[in-house]
Amino acid sequence: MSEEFHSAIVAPRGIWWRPAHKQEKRWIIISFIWCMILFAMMPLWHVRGGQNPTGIRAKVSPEDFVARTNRFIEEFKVGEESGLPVVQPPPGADIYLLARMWQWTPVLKLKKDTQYTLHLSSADINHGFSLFPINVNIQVVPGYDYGLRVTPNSTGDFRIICNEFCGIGHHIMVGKVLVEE
Ligand SMILES: [Cu+2]
Repeated sequence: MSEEFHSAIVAPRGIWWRPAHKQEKRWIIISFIWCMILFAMMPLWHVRGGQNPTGIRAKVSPEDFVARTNRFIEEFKVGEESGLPVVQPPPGADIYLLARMWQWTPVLKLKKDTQYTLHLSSADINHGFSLFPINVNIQVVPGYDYGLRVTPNSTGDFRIICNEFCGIGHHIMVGKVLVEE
């Protein structure tokens, strides 16, 4: 077999021992600097951009979380909307939002400029909490309680969209948050 023949079975002769071309070195340096900038952006954006929300993390069994959500609904329920309970918690309250195939329970009625601790968890599989039309995204994982301190800063009628594919009803998994003055 000739030296020139290349295939997946016969590897071509390497050139790793030859020095890299000037242009190649230049691009390696540029890429490295860019990597370092992006790397520095992660902690910087955590502080400056208000992203990567910090909060309380705790383990919770799905059954316990469902029980907590039901207790919360019972305590502060003010109505019903297309079969889902509408809940209006007092300022500063711990509020519970349960994700399950394929709904968000309950509908939350909140007050503007009031702080709450929002607890998020799932009763079955991974879901994604995405508040529309605002850019808020967080993973909702069964077995974990994500407690986020939230203060709604605008009034309106918001939708919670699931952004983690969770099966056949994924696209109908839409929840609701109402923020009033
Ligand atoms: Cu989902």
